[in-house]
Amino acid sequence: MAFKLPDLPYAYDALEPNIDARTMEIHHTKHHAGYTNNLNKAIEGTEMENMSIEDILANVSKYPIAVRNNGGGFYNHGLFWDNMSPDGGGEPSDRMNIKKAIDRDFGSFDAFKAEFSKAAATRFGSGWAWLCVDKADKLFICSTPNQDNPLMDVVPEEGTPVLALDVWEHAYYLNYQNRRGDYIDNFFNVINWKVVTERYNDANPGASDL
Ligand code: MN3
Repeated sequence: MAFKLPDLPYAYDALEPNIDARTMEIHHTKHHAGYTNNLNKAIEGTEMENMSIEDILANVSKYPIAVRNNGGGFYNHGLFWDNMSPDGGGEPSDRMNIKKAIDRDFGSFDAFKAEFSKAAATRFGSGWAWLCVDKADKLFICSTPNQDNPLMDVVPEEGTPVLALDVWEHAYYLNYQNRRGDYIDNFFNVINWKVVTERYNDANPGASDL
């Protein structure tokens, strides 16, 4: 079964001025589509045709590098689109479990924001910044190079990602050029905390007890 490029949950211009329409369109129709097509080529005729993307990534050390690069690219961008919204931004509400977990594990929203922004800003070259849940149901921040992600059995810190930020230059260069820090700041204006808290609840069966 082939993987399918997901539609964006909003229009290409919906995140302006934080992320411009041309960047969004190229990113989705060229980059994400390319990863999807190349993933399908890489899994054709193999056992992976019958596996979920999560299971493929959790065992990615067994497979060719094209699966790691393109499977990561396919999965990561789907997460990234869904954790942004034109109605997003600000802080998660006090009623959301993700807010309670951020306060518990980072001390405050501002402390979380500073650590996440630093992970995104200091990723050398191309990659991603992540907010994840570990096996003990604790939140942690990490970054990965290229299209790696925390589900893969090749990264130093495995976990379930609940928030993704793409810091490849293709994600911001048309509008921000070398100003990655401004792009990171403005990402916080479009984070869809409703989706992030749903992912946190799904990853953490004890979340309702917070
Ligand atoms: Mn990208």
